Formats: sequence, C-alpha cells, structure tokens
Amino acid sequence: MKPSLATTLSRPVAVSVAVLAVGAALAAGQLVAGLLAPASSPYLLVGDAVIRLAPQAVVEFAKTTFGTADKPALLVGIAVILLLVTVAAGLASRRFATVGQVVVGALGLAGIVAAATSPTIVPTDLAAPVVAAAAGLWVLRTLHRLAMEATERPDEPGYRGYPRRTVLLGASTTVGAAAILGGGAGVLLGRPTVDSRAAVTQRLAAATVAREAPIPAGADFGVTPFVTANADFYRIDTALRVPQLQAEDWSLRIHGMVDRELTLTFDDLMARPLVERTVTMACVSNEVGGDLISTARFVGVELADVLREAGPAAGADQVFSTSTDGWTAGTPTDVLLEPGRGALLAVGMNGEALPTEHGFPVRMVVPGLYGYVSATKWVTDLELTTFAVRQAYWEQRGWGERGPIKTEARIDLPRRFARVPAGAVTVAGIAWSQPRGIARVEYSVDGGPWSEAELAADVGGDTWRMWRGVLNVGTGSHTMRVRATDGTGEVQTEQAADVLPDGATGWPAVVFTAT
Ligand SMILES: Nc1nc2c(c(=O)[nH]1)N[C@H]1C(S)=C(S)[C@@H](COP(=O)(O)O)O[C@H]1N2
Ligand SMILES: [Mo]
Repeated sequence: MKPSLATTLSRPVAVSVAVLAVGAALAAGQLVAGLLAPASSPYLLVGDAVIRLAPQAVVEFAKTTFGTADKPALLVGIAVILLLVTVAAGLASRRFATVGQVVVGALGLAGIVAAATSPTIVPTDLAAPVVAAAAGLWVLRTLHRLAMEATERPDEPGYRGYPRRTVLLGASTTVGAAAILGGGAGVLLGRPTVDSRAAVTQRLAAATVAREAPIPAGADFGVTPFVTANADFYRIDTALRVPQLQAEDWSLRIHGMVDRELTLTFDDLMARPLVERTVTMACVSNEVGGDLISTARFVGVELADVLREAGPAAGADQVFSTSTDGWTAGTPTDVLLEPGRGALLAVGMNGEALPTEHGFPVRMVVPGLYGYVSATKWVTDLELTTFAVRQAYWEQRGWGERGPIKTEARIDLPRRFARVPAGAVTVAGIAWSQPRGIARVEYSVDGGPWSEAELAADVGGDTWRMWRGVLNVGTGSHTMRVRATDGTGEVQTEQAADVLPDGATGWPAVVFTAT
C-alpha cells in the first residue's frame, strides 16, 4: 500500500528546510559575486544599505559603542535577524511552503533592492542577488516537497516502521555541502590576487622625498606616542568590505568646472615631487575625551598643485571627492588652494604604503579639516563643483558643510576614575587646533585656579601638542579640567557641544581619587 502524504512537517524539519534554503541562497549569491564582482555579495550589499539608511542616532551609537568593531557588530546583527526570520518562516511553513516562499522572496528582493540602490551600481552587481533569490526559492520549494513526501506517520496504514528520513537527510546534506563549497569558493575568489602594497612600500623607500626634520625627542612625554603606529591609528569609514585596489589599476580623474580635465595614474603620482608631512587627523565624531584622533607622517603629492594644473573655474567652491566604494566628501576649494595649507594626495604612511584600511593606494589628507569633509580614502575622482549643486555623504545626513577642526584638549593622565597616591600627581595629555597650533594649555583641579602646563616640543600647527603638569592633592575624589589656547591666542570654549553637526567642544574633565 502506498503511504499517505503527511499534511504537516515536524518543527525541526520545517525549520531545517527554511534554514537550508536561505543558506543555499547566501552561498549562491556569494559564489556568483566571487566570480563576477566581489563587492556584489548580497549579504554585504544589505549591510551597505543598512549603513546608508541607518538613522544618525544609531550610527553614532555604533561608533561610540563598538568603535572600529562596528562593522563586525553590524554583520552579526544582520545574521541574527536573518536567522530569526528564517526560523519563523520555517515554523510558519509546516503545512504549505507559501509563507516560506514569500519570506525567502522578500529577503531576495531586499538583496536586489540593496544592489540597485548602491551608489556604485553596475549592471553585473544585480546578478548575485538575483541568483541568490532564485536559488533560495527553488531549494525551499524542492526541499519542502521532498520533506512532505518523505514524512510518514506511524498511525497511517502505510507506515513501514521507519520514516524515509534518508531522503530528507540526503537532500539536506547535498544542499548544505553545496552551500559551504559555493560560499567558500565565493569568499576565496573574492580575494585580491596580488597585493601591490609591498611594491609601493619599496618604491617609496627608493623615491626622492622632501623629508621633514625628524620628530624631536621632546615631542612627547612618554604618555601618548607622538606618532601613532599604523596599527593603532583610528579608523572610521562606511566600508563593510575594505576596497581592494591595486596601485597598477588605480587612476584619479579630476574634472567638472576645470580648464583641463586630468587623469592621473599611480605612476603619474610617483613621478611628481613627493613631500613628507606630519598631520594629526581627527574625526568629527570624536567626543570630548575620545580617541578618534591620531598622527602620522604621510608622504604624498601636493593636492593644490594638481588642482592648479586642472585649473579650477571661478565659482567652483567645492572639490567633491569620491572613493571607489562610492563614499563622498566635499572640501572647500579655497582651503585646498590656500598657501601653506599642505593638503596631500597621500600614498605613504609612517614609512610604508598606505594600509589597505587607510585608503591604499591613494587618499586625501587635509590638515585642519575633519576627516568627513576631506580625508577621502581609496579616492578615484575629484570633481570641481559648487556646494550649492552637490552634497557629500555626511552633509546629506545633516553634518556641517565645511568641517574645520575645533580647538580641543584631552587628559590622558590620570586615567578616568584612577586611584593615585595623594600628594604630587602627574597630569598629562594632548591638545590640538590644526592648522593654528597650540600656544598654551592650562589645568585646574576642583574649580581652583588655572596652572600653566609644560608644553612638549612644537612639531607644527598641523599636529597635536603634548602637555604635562603636576597637581598637589589631598586624599579624596578630585575633578581636573584642562583648556587649550590656539596659536592665534583664542582659548577653547567651555561651552559643551555635541559632535553633531560640526564637532564636539567643551573643557575635558577627569575624575580621580587620591588615597
Ligand atoms: N572612502 C572613505 N573615506 C573616508 C571615510 C569613509 O567612510 N569612506 N570616512 C572619513 C572619515 S569620517 C574620517 S574621520 C577619516 C578617517 O580616516 P582613517 O580611517 O584613516 O583614520 O576618513 C574619511 N575618509
Ligand atoms: Mo570622521
């Protein structure tokens, strides 16, 4: 006698079917992306879309909570949501595959929409999400049918002692293995084939560079290093997948409101005069007391010279830069052309090629401006335009148009809530006001009079300056504050301001206990 078909799948089987279908979809997408266009992985495209669309508050929360780990946190978050939705879809599909198909279809559509709305969309980017959606739907329908056919119930007349689990198991193993293989192959294929960083590091070592004087020994007090090691340099960007550009393939187009459109290759850059410049970069999202600030010795070419060669038209008040992953920044043309400003198209950082996550092969570095309006990594396009016509990435999201760095200071010693012996307490930290420089730093404890801090050797207005002093305190809890004065004689404001829209202000404070 022929066994009758089950009308309902068990919960574990229904959930397995849904999970396998979504897994197959992800793997198929990853594989096609790996073959065609590494950046078109549907999973990462959805992550990119979440980053683009996320409300301001969420973005700032992620930056302050997870710091540089905000990307892994996002990917894990998406994975958890995906899994929950998939499990729910499976449970809702015990009888009919329809609900599962609607959910898998919706997930597939999300991938396709994410690809279609990506700022760097090219037609081939749609292939991976489309294939993923199709694979997910097909696997779901097929497995659901197989599972139904394979499920028998002991109370049915046709029951022969053991259900044909083997069918389902076999199908699952096949899809699972294909998913792992496909996904793995996709990930492997998506990797860059050649790392051209080592070659650039060598070229830089052999190149003629107008070097700056070495950093004087007295530039720091041994608390915070003057030059930040590349591995410790703060990192902020919207890139889920660090763009993997080869120097040989890179070019920069300078166009728009210019007399002569220019295209520079990496060799063209290396053939120009190279200069070394020590610059303290800062992020507008740096809270008072925060660590989104770092200093490096960059090597690059003068951006002002390149712009002058292209010949900006009168009225072109914005240099609109775009990275290979579609991020944009708008920098005031007058700032870039200002004598002595020293903006760079940087290729080197602390004695090596730019690290991949800091913009290899070429980024912009503009002393005195926050990174979001100036420091485009993986830069491939400069358009001379106006602020009235084009709005860059963060400006569209409510951040200030111009982004000059505000005078600030930070207390690095004592650490927040430290316990120190009563008596003489060493205090130390950094202060910055690029490009104006720091003329004075003062500190005070428990609202007392200001004492003048000792300043470390001056390296220049484009970098931070280290300060230190000694406090005399009795036992108990104390609050120390600090304020800096810039090179023009202006004292940093006490007025506390949030990072949004154009940078935090206020006198930093540290509470510590003397025992
Ligand atoms: N391509 C690209 N460049 C970018 C960004 C980005 O998201 N994408 N973020 C900018 C911001 S907000 C800052 S503060 C600096 C940080 O540079 P870093 O990561 O090398 O420290 O890079 C800028 N350049
Ligand atoms: Mo930033």
